[in-house]
Amino acid sequence: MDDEILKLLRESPSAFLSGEEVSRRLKVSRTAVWKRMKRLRTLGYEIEASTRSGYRLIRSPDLLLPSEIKPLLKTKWIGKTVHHFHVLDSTNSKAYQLALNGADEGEVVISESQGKGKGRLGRQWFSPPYLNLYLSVILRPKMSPHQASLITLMAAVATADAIQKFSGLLPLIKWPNDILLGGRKIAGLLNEIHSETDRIHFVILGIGMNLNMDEKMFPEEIRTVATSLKIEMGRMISRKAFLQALLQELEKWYTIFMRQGGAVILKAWRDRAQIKGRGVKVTSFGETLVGRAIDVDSDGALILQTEGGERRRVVAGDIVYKK
Ligand code: BT5
Repeated sequence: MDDEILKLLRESPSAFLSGEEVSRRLKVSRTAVWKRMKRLRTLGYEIEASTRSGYRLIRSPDLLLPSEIKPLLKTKWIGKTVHHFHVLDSTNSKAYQLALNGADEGEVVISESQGKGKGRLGRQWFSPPYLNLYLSVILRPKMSPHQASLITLMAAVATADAIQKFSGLLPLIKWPNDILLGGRKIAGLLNEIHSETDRIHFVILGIGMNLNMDEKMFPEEIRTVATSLKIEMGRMISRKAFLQALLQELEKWYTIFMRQGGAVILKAWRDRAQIKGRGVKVTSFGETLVGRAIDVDSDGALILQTEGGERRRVVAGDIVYKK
């Protein structure tokens, strides 16, 4: 209902809207309207109230409500439906549930905070409220499951492009799914796939992007390795404006991928990752490998020349760059 009230208030930006009119149009009691206005104020909406004339919206906070986002979106199909929450355990889990129940390609789940934001391999994504972006996009690509990791690469390219276009700064991708600015992690990606042997039912593309966190807000253990766009740009970031840029890049790169295939994605990824020839330490399923990165192959696996001269293919893991 928040969204419907805001829509009504925005229809007549300078005039007052009477409580009676709102209650009639939304088919709720005037007390319910009053309670909702009170709640919107606690969320940061500045709403003028006059006993005689009604309500008037003075200022909106930077919330990610569908009514705030939709007028800004330049996409054709990503974000046509946005599910917005103030708190969720994980946007990926919610989107997975929605997709199982038949949600369409392009539907987006956004939460202002996450109680159990998921990283890879059971790790957690730190997700404090009203500062950053936590979102999941439902995709239904017509491809076989072994190509799914290319979707992660595609999303990493799109996220890096959105950051560069928005800020003018140059992000780097770190295999497999980190986006770095100034050598620190600014965004992480987590894809979850639901498929049968030859066919993907859907992919949940999860993106966590640090926008307005100050250094001291990060938990100590990641303070020196994480960053936010505010830290890098030295000013507050409009979350709505960044979201718009991000969804636009995602739609663009996904369309390129579907029309032109994986080679274009791999090329863009390689340009952004600059991993060839770098000394790396890789941990994968409890094993540690040290060597030189040769490339990423056509399904996203890291190809490595170990110190012992062995050539290895690593499908999942974490890397640390060595000097
Ligand atoms: C990732 O995992 O980087 C994937 C993160 C994906 C999060 C999004 S938020 C929306 C969607 N819904 C979800 O539930 N998840 C997705 P991984 O590579 O495993 O990195 C996790 C590690 O990054 C942690 O163990 C920390 O060391 C570090 N980390 C946690 N929170 C961070 C943050 N906010 N910024 C930077 N680093 C963080």
